[in-house]
Amino acid sequence: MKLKRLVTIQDLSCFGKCSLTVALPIISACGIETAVIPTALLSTHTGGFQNYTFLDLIDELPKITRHWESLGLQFDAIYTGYLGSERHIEFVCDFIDRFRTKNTLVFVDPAMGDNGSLYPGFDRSYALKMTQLCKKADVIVPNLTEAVFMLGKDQVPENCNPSYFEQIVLQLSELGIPKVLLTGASNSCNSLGVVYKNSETGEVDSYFKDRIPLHFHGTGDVFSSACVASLISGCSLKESAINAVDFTVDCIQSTLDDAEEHWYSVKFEQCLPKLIQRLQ
Ligand code: PXL
Repeated sequence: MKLKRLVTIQDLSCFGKCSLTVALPIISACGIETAVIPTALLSTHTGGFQNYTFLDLIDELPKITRHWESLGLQFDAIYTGYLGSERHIEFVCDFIDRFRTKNTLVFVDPAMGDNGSLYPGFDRSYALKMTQLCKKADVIVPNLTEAVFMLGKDQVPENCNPSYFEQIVLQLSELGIPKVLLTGASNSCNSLGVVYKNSETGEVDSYFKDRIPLHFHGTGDVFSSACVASLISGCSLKESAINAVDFTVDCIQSTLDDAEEHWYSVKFEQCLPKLIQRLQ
């Protein structure tokens, strides 16, 4: 059987389990051939580590594109995550223009912030550029902070009522993005999950689980990887949202017994068999 083939474009953080070191193992384990374009090389991720190193690989990226074009490579999906600068976003837009076919799923995680603020090094201009990239996508999976900045709003409200999440999803859909899946939404103080709109079917729905009152880095990447793997495996948006939420919660729960030692990420490795089983 021919494998589906995906390319993921994001940074390579050598320690800390996020972006490529999450996407590659999870998507491969789901039976999808996974090619990578590392946009930058960091010693660790930037969430809580001090003095990390950062090597921007931007000058190398067009050379990879040119070589791949000469090979005639094609992809069933293009999945982008954390990108280091506006130049990286421009590279990704160009890559999509060159490699998208009518069957390619373009999946964009506008990874640039959380908990009400943008990650170090990103500003409003970056967020608006990310909105331009998202307009090229078939599916986007922003968290609430990213969604609010993408829409050029000033700040994330402190107490969001359930209708606020739906409003945000509808506003993002109005940008012309076919499938919008907002993460970090809730319908009560004790819940956390997703609200989504599939403009192809008109479906607007949500899926929540009990909130776990601890924060781990890289869970957005775990969610996105499980979600894009599900979509590529033929699941609907609803099934993919459920798979991704359940897998992420499972990963967090598996880390709770060792949360202090493992503060920098979740132990997704031991949860892979359950995800794989769902996709068979
Ligand atoms: O998980 C998002 C992410 C990806 N890459 C780098 C990061 C972060 C979040 O902090 O620092 C380098």
